[in-house]
Amino acid sequence: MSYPDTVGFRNGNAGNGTQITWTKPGGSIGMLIGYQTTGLFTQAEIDDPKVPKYAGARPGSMKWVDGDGDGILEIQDDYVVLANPHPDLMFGWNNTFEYKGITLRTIFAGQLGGAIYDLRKEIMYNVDGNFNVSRDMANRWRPGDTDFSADKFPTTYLNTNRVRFPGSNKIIDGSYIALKNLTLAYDIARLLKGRAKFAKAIEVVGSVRNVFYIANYKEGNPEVRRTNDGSALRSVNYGSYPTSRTYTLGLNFTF
Ligand SMILES: [Ca+2]
Repeated sequence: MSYPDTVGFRNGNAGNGTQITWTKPGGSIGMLIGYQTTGLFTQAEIDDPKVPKYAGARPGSMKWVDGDGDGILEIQDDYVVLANPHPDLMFGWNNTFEYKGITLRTIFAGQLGGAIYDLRKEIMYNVDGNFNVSRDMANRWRPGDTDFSADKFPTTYLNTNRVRFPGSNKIIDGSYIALKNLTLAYDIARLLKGRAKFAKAIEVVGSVRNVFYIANYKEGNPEVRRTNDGSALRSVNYGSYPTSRTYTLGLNFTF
């Protein structure tokens, strides 16, 4: 399962000469790969020669699964298949409610499963340069902290060479449900009581697109797709422009 395996092909340049996805015979297209983070090193683990690590590791440094089992943590050699970007289920649900000339239409859509790779974090979680970073960095590990979990951001020391590569700390479940469209219409011809003989119905229509999303993924639209890289590289967010909410008001005549 580890990176030196040359079966299949990899796709999606992560900017560091490594790829984000791996397509192999017998598996799904474009499986997300990278190192599997297991938290941060404690002092006891640094002192224990049996714990796999890399040169320069210190308490608070990121650790991951020794994917090739050679006793040394190395970025590419330890890559494993991390997640499937393809959803288990995609669904839609349309409804039309009508009552005394009032029409309410809803279009829900969503998916269950399907991982998102947040490629932006390779840049926004890199604190070794002179550029803007995520506000998560304010809660990074510092000497004295007792949280060594995988949710804690590591110490900045020697951070760049680890953060700027594909890893499980940038993968989020892509399940979501969205109200894609909400339309409310009213037939004002009813109020005119037959005086508007030129039209059978005059609907005043107001609608909102992309009303809300309920999703685990908070950093953007959960429908993200990195384009122009083909189907072997889907569900990758590299700073996609957010979906806009659109309000529409109109008149709909039926003659
Ligand atoms: Ca290794």
